Amino acid sequence: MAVNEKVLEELLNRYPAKVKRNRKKHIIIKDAALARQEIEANTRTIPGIITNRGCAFAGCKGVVLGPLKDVVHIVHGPIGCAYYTWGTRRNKAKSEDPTKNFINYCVSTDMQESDIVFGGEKKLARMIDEVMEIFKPNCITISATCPVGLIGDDLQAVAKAAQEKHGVPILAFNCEGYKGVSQSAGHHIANNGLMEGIIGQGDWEEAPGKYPINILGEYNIGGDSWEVERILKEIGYTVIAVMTGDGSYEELKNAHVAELNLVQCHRSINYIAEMLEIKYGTPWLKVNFIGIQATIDSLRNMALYFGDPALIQKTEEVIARELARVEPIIEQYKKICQGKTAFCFVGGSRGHHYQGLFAELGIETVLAGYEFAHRDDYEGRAVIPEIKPDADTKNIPDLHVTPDERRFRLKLSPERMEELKKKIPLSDYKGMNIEMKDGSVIVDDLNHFETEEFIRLLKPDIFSSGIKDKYVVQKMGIPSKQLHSYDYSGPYAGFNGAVKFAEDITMAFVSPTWNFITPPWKNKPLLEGIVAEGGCSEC
Ligand code: CFM
Repeated sequence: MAVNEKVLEELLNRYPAKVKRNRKKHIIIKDAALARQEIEANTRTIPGIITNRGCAFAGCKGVVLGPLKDVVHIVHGPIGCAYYTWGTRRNKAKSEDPTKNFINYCVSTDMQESDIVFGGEKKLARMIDEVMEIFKPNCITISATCPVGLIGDDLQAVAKAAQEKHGVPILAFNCEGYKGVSQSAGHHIANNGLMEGIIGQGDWEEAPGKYPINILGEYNIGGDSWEVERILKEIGYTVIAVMTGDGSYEELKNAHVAELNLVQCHRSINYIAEMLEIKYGTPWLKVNFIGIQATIDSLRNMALYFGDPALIQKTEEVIARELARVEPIIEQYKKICQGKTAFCFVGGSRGHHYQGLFAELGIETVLAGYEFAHRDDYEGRAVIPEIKPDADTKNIPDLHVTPDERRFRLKLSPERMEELKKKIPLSDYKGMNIEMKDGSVIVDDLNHFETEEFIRLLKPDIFSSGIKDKYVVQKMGIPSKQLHSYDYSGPYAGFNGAVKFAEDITMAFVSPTWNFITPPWKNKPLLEGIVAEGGCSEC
């Protein structure tokens, strides 16, 4: 059954009127005939609704800072926030120097009741001394969890004093969980801190090789960035820094020498991309290395940016060779996947990125959305001037950077920039909605009630989301592929990743497991009813 406006209305009627009014603005049925379809995003989840979202601390420490491997990341707060975010995100890292890879450690001040009552600053200062003594890292970050903000510990002052004492950068992040409506706020806080405290601190004035680039918004989940780097290095690019997958303080501090910044995940890192353009004159290019065609398009766009015929030729050679290798394999899997449908609901960019890869396997995405993206990730950056800041977004200050007097250099003439902008997504992102088919459903901050309802209505063949909703849906007889953790598989990026993804998805379809499960709607009559408004004094 397709979802039309009437069906959607019936679904929403199950909510109390106020909730219905709210949720209605977060769901659209794609209709290209309409001049515009606005979606509400990046607003508070209604209390009581089971959302998949995380908190600002998760976005700052967990997502953006955490993958920096030669940095010790201190979590200042009670132990729970540190322990339960320890080792769950699959941002892989390897290091030439094993004494400078701290990715596996969980470092926390473990605040106790007395610290909450009398303050935790002294304990934090002692912890920094201890970290320096044991690990001798090149850099330390401190991330605040909720209670720290509530009791008012001055992290910045502790970090400043410790930096003077130890002579290494010590960066403090006021990313208390409540700082925003989701982890998105934490991305912004982390972007600001990295820009202020690390990027540009290195002394390189020139790149050490040809076609120097940074890869932004790539976190090496399941080894994705290793596959992307394999391809890029083979073509001849010099990768200066990856932000932040398998990344390091040592690389990041010299990121200013790149000639182009690639943006994979727009949501989590567009702030740094923009600031690098203002400060150093380096444009950014929206890329997508998920899916074969998207990877090819990204590689061609990069080559066009540099405009060197030798680079363009080498790009085509690598594409041809990789295609010849992977296409026959994909074709085999496609025979099984063809004609199926998918849900694709992930955090802030994968809901978009994986649709092309599904399509290459003959799978149509019938519902997609993001947990915490902003309107520009749905509707494109052209809507940014229209987005009105509210109390929550004002909570995170924009960092105002200015051109670096010594290092700012336009990488392209304004004319060439304009010419290229017509051909490639240079310093622009058109969002997800434009690529979705008419009739498909787009949902922002999908909750568990809506998940079950849309599953019942659309009966997708595969459900791709995360750990929080995976098992409910599998118990309905529908295979699930987590697109956050990849269910401990991967990489899924680039050419090799597409093959791995095709293999895993096919395996999910052919598994006999699903024959042993009877979905609840198969033989149980479902009771239908509506929640009447008003109610008596007891409800
Ligand atoms: Fe960007 Fe990410 Fe994503 Fe994200 Fe995340 Fe993630 Fe994600 Mo989970 S940075 S927005 S905050 S691509 S951890 S690696 S998978 S929700 S869609």
